[in-house]
Amino acid sequence: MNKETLIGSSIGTTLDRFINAKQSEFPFATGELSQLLRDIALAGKIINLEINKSGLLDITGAIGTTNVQGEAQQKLDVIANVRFIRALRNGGQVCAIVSEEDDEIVEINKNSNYVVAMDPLDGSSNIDVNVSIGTIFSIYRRISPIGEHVTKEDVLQNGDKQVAAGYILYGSSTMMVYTTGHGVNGFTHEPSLGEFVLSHDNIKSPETGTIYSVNEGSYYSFEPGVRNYIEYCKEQRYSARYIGSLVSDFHRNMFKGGVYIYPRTDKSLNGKLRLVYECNALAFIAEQSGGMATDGERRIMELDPLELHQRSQLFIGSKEMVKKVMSFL
Ligand code: AHM
Ligand code: MG
Repeated sequence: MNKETLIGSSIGTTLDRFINAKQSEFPFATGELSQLLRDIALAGKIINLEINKSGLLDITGAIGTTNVQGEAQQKLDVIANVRFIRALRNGGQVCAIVSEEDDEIVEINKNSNYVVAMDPLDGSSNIDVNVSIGTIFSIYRRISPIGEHVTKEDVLQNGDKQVAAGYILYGSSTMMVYTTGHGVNGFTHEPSLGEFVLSHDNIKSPETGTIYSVNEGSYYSFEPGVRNYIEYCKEQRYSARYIGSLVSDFHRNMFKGGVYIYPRTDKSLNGKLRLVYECNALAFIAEQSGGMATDGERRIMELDPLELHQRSQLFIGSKEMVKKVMSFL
């Protein structure tokens, strides 16, 4: 990049400043959503600190409890959940939270306008072994009148109703990537400043690619269509890349061109991933970056959730690759 381009670009802008600049582009914006995004970034920074020192403190390993899905909770899962809820409660913009770690809706500020669905720390199997993990979040405007109790309708909106969504990736560097429906931007955490700084503006995913990400160990549990697609990928000499952290696998594929697949298996007939706080947010980012996300039949964001912890198949990534998988199903 030459000097003029660099000076003229917004790369290097802090997240706070970027959010403020974007807010002034919406004439009737009240600033509540901007504040909420800042609160999420703050929670992300706190969790980042916890993760960074996790090998040194007694905060790794299972806590001895299970979540509503019967999965063992890791200490860091629970810590991240508490940190997020606390940051959003103190921030004051959120009336309710749906979290992977809580069985029921967590109601916090009755007089606030927004609902947050989140997986505070996704990629549980990677937490203790120093492999990338992520936070996923979706933001919705509440439907019920302000001041009243939050209803299931508020938290079971379909993905098309998201006003913003994103993720924080705790990888070789920490990044926050989000969209408000006007493109996707990525901010890298600069540890000495303690700030997220714009590093990837207007992210566009390649239309196609040569990476497929699926837990191939489950090959014999998949349906014939998915198995045939995997064979096709091998015939094409594609690269198999699977971290087992959805955020990381998705993030890599968005930049390099690829498809992430979590299909139903003979044991879990609706797949593993959760529609409300895992699939919808990434589907919003995928579409905003030019990619695609489906459950094999329909756009993820069109699906009407009936349950907080509902599962869905997920086929997500570069548009042409998702279309190709679907042609096999
Ligand atoms: P989690 O919410 O318990 O962490 O599970 C979600 C994770 C995804 O990040 C990842 O892609 C997938 O589960 C891996 O599952 P598997 O081990 O079955 O391949
Ligand atoms: Mg998860």
